[in-house]
Amino acid sequence: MDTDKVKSKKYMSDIHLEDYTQQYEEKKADVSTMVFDGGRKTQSLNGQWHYAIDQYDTCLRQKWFLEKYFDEKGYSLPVDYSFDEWPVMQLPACWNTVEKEYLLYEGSMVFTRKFSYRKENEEEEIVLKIGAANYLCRVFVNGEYVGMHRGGSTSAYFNITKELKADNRIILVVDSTRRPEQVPTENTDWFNYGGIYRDIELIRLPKTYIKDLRIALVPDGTFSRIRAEIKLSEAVTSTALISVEELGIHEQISVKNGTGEATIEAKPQLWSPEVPKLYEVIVSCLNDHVSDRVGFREIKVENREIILNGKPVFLRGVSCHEESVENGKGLTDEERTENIRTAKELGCNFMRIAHYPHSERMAKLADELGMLLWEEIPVYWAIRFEREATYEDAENQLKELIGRDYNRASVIIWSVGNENADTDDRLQFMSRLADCAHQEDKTRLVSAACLVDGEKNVIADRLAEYLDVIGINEYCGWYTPDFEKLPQLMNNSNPSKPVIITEFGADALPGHHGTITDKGTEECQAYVYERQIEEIRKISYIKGMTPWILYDFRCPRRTSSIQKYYNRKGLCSADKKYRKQAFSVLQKFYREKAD
Ligand code: GCB
Repeated sequence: MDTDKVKSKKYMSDIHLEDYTQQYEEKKADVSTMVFDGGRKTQSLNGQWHYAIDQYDTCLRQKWFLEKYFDEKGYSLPVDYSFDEWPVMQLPACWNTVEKEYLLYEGSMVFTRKFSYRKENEEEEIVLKIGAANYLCRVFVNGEYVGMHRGGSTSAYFNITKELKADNRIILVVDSTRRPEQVPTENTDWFNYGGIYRDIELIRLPKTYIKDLRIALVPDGTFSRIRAEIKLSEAVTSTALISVEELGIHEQISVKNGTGEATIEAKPQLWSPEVPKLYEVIVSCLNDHVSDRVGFREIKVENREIILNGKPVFLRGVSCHEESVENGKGLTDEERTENIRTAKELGCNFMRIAHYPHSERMAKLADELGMLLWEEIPVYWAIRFEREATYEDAENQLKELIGRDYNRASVIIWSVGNENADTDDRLQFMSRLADCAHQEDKTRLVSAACLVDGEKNVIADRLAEYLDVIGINEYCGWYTPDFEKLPQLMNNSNPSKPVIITEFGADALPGHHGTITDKGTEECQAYVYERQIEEIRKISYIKGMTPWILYDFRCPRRTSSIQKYYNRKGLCSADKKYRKQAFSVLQKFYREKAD
């Protein structure tokens, strides 16, 4: 066979290759490729990217990234793309909110841009960080496949030092397709935004760098010791220096085989929602320097109490999605700040940021502004609990989240999932996740939003044994119309741990009025809040609540005339401007609780 024939055969076989994704499954960016990025030198790749909708995944099937414009004899070849003439999108963004016609698009989109890179140091390493791309993201630099990341809400880190040149072409193929084996699975109660919706940047690193830095108050009740753990990118022996100037800390940490730890005597002012004190921490090792602003606090459970800095606390919370009508999940810092401020106006000291990791900026702002957080991974409803690869995906998302926010004082609870039926496979899957969270982090509580046993009307979930705090979603007054079920549920139950009512609520179209029995009216929603509060206040084991939800949010499953593709359980409208009647009902209760 002459070479031309071989080539044309190859061309055809590429088109027909049905398991074409196989070759792009390797080189996974996951928790093991993460890099501590606080205080680092970066080059932003945000801005104008060319893009094309690639419904049939032709970029991957036909390897557009090779940019083969000519054959060996110099004849020009037909191609199905023109990267630099494609339209332009300002990234980060969710494509659904960029153009009206893209609102419901789920599938692949190809993004590309050129950028130049100037080496600052012969030995430097360059890591590409993609803040978030939903759900799969495949990266190509200068014609080379660099790797892929799975999971739509955590960051991906790719070392691209070898592929980089002075002038570069980068291609990112993002696939937002919902699939049954993913985390979350196909069916959820929120909108599946696609795109690269958090910052894209290059991180400059020295040859051997600080890969991980974890700092926290030792949770021994004395508030007098800080523990620091560092991990280097290579298994070298060295000495690191940690400084917290304001506390007079300048300590050496001896590093062996690339890891080091130290417990340092200190009396920091404790971080709390009322006094969100943060300290500048600087760590140096070899030629590397990183920094972080860190608060020190202690959270624990004693019997049925949640104890913050030695004192029992009631978590006056609200649930919140990461969304705005204008920007989808690609919130601006102003929008995040507004969310925290609205929760504060409501009287909250706690937010459940559901149902997946929100941006790291959210936890940083909560640290600054003083808001406790519950963070969650999208093990939501009917995940493929029996599938090991699905477990690995979920565990990786959990570890990426914990690694990212370990130093955030605001984060007090890791949630390993939401509303999953109590089957054997699920128990196995989620208890492993809870164990994993405990192992990764001894300074926080682990929970999950569980279902109640509807038949016996009792708080009973086998997962509770593995949790520090039991989260309960109950919709008395809404999905369970009979309110009497609520006092019965509370009285039938005698949990050995503190309980947070992680969800209750009712839909109300903003400005729609009627009687308390007219579903979808503000009066009906406000009544549900009144009755819920009346019962919750009587029960001593309830140590917090995060009603569903702060704002109305987009939801493809919600098609009634009240809903119009929105879940209307918000206390505020989706544009965040209008407060429904239930807002002041909850506000009144929280003001009373705060006194
Ligand atoms: C739930 C889910 C939440 C839904 C909510 C609802 O139990 O956890 O994701 O949006 O109910 O409105 O039905």
